[in-house]
Amino acid sequence: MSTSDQIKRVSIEGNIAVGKSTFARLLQNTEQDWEVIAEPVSKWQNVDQTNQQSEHCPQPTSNLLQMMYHDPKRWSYTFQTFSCMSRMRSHLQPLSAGSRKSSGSPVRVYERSVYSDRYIFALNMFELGCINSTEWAVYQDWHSFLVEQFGHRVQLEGIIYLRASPQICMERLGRRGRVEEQGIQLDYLEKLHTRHEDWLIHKTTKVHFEHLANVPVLVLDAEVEFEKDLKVQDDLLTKIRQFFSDL
Ligand code: DCM
Ligand code: MG
Repeated sequence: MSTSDQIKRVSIEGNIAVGKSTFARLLQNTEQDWEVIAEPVSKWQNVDQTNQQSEHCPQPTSNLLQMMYHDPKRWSYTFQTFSCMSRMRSHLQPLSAGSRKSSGSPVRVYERSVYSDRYIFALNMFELGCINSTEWAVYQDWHSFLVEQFGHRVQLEGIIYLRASPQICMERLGRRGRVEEQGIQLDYLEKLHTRHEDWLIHKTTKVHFEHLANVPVLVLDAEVEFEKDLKVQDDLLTKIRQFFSDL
């Protein structure tokens, strides 16, 4: 078996601003064998336009995250296409030298996945009427095709669900102050929360990939502020170690 077959792939899922990036950093700093792949948000905020030599694009980059929140009906499909494509690319990145040499059991941890892109965000935008039925059919068609083509390279062995109430996420969203997100209402976070619960707790979301239906899910309480609390961090890491070793 090659190292890329032995590697375990796990995603961190959870609502906007729940603390995924903070949690991912904690994992990254804990074990050499754990490699974190951050969500490529800055790519969505800076879509490169420099290869178009035309007077129609005076800016070198455009902020698709901003465009999506500003005019969701116009831009949700484009945003969901680009964010999922950029994520596929990061899922497929070759292993770092450290993980290739690892003699233990390397774990690759993704901040979200191509599955939450579809079953949380794109589906939600479709349900809200911001992605129309033709766009939704097109999205699902290429999404299924790519996931099937890439096979085990984009499959997950486990999912960590950071769970907190929408109210807590709203508070953290305000505190982190990402400008594009300042118009987000509690109601939107409530919808996303319900989607996470349906997918990962109640398992009522219809998924289209056999392996995904059976992936083990570790649910972690993210209501507590773990960033500065070493005791809480320790407890979380114990659960994570156990979860990884059972995969
Ligand atoms: N996002 C989205 N659709 C996706 C993935 C992400 O609308 N498929 C948005 C939600 C957040 C931002 O991107 O505004 C990611 O931030 P966070 O990682 O804190 O959720
Ligand atoms: Mg984040």
